[in-house]
Amino acid sequence: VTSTRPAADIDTLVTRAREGDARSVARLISLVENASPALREVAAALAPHTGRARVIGLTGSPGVGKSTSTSMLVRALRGQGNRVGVLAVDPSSPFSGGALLGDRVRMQDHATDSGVFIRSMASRGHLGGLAAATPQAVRVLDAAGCDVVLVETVGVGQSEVTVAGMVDTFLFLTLARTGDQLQGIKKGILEIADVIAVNKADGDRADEARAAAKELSGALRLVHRGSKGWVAPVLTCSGLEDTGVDDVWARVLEHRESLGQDGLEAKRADQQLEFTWTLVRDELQQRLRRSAGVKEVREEIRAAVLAGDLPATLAADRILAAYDAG
Ligand SMILES: Nc1nc2c(ncn2[C@@H]2O[C@H](COP(=O)(O)OP(=O)(O)OP(=O)(O)O)[C@@H](O)[C@H]2O)c(=O)[nH]1
Ligand SMILES: [Mg+2]
Repeated sequence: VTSTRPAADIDTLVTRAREGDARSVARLISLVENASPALREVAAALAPHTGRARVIGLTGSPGVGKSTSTSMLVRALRGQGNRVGVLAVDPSSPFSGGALLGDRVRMQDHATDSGVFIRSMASRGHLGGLAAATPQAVRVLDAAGCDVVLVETVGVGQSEVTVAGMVDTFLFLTLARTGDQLQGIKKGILEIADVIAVNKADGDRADEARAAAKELSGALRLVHRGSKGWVAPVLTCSGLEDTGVDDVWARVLEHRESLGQDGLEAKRADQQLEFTWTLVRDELQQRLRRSAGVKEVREEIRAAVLAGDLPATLAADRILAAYDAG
């Protein structure tokens, strides 16, 4: 059993983090990431210092150029004197795999810059854990004085929706696709994206990217037909050559402006409510996993379902009964 750390420790960590001490920031993120017993204390200590950062989500398929673009963005933001936090979230692998290693290498440009804080987060096996931990990690970076927090994640499964639900502005990076290929873009993504950028618009792919952006833009107008709200602009950029990235950023800022202060506050309040339920679901899932009663019947039920002897509905009832019984 781990003992709860004294509150003074947490306050000291928060104070140091706010002074820009990277080790304290890292320590706080570890505390929230591992859902330590101190989690509630950390959240309470952070609360008075949060709400100032612009929180931006960046997703796209593997290899689309998220990390390269992020690195360019970080450089530009640093040039303007911003403090920047980057959370590289990997929803697919419970281990720090090649992608994250690649990120670290690519981010080495910024490794010695004390105005940039970069952290990789792996899912440790369940997306629910990331959905619970990432907003807390964002809050740590926000409290630590980051002007901008970028949440970079690979677009697999439900991860886009999860990330969109925790940021002010959601940026979707894609590659040139036209005609039938457009169908390959999950429809839901076009509905939640605030800004879309067709990346790798360089070399012989530049024209193709521009054509794709135009077509995508048309498709979006159909999706948003009749609505008076913000329609995601579709731009082209090259993270590699650092062209168009500034424009993408300008549109990101424009999107946030378009929300207005009231709109932003309402959006964040909704997200807090959604996040509340995420925490409840995550906690219930963990209790289920730890439940001694469930552990006792788990194997037997598994075998019975696999053998076709027990229908799923009855199996679920039995697991829940075992859980309730403790
Ligand atoms: N031509 C071109 N290549 C690019 C561009 N951006 C990234 N690349 C290349 O595409 C590959 C993947 O880039 P990353 O930035 O790692 O992509 P990512 O989306 O972060 O990849 P994952 O983290 O693995 O999902 C690398 O080989 C980059 O050099 C670009 O704008 N143009
Ligand atoms: Mg990457």
